[in-house]
Amino acid sequence: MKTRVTALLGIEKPVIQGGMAWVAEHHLAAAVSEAGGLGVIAAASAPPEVVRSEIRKARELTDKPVGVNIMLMNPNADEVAKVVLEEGIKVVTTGAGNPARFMKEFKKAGVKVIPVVASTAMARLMERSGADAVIAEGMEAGGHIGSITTMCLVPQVKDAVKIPVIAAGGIGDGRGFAAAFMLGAEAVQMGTGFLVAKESVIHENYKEKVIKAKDIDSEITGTSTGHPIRQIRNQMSRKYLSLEKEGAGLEELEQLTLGSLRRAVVEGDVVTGTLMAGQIAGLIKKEQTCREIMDEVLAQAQELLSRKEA
Ligand code: TUI
Repeated sequence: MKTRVTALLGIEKPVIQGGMAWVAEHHLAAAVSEAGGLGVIAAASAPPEVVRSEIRKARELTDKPVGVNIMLMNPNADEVAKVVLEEGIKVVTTGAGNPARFMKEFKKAGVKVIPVVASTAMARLMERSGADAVIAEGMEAGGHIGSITTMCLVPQVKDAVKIPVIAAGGIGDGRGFAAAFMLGAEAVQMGTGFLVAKESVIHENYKEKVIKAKDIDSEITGTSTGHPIRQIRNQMSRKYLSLEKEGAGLEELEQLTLGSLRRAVVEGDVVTGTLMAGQIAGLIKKEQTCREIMDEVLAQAQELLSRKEA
């Protein structure tokens, strides 16, 4: 399936893997790239030298393009950007902020920059700043989110910009893929679907929580701090929400979640860990390889999209 996004990135399939903090390391990114999509290493809050080593390890596993996600709330983001340039990475996705300050240097080095946006205003601003495409991510997504749904965001972003739009948030199978294309997307980004991939190295307890999750099992914490996070409901999310209700301050809330994503991903602590996942977790029922996930999504989408053409 060829689109402006597959041409831009030199990939076979219009599927990008979400840059999930602690989750999107070299095994997962390399597996998605090997299967014909764009695998993405999440820099998140990792030290820049760890990001460098993840990039090198991914390159040992695949010759295909691999991207890096820069989380812009990370105080180390500038150093991560330097490592990305030094390592010759050619695609960067960004999240949780405005990447305008990096644009000039990335463009000069031939790096394609694809920011995640959660509004049309941000999409327009990114286009003006020189972004090559945007990822329009709805609030169905896991982790740090905006406030509008994929169904409403994607067509409005599509009308707001000329650069290609990649849809994210709530896409877990060929139906979601086909729907995103109907809304004007030229590729999709999937996160939650890849969380439970065979090549995903997260703790089995976390995978089990995603696989067992039902449609309404996620909730949003952090609205009071301005950093809303979607996660699977557990003791941690309940505690956080009750503190927010009592009017707890930022410091107390930050203290509670310090290291909680790592506890969930690495230690499998599904009680006091933060289980970031999207609303589509209810649809994800089994562990498959990245290739199986992508082949199934694309086969189903192509069938649906060709039915429409007929
Ligand atoms: O970035 C994400 N999702 C994430 S990052 C993350 S790591 C983290 N851990 C603990 C606390 C906070 C973060 C977990 N999940 N998705 C991309 C995304 N970007 N969603 C929404 C946005 C966004 C929001 C506002 C992008 C730009 C934006 O613009 C505001 C501005 O700066 O003007």
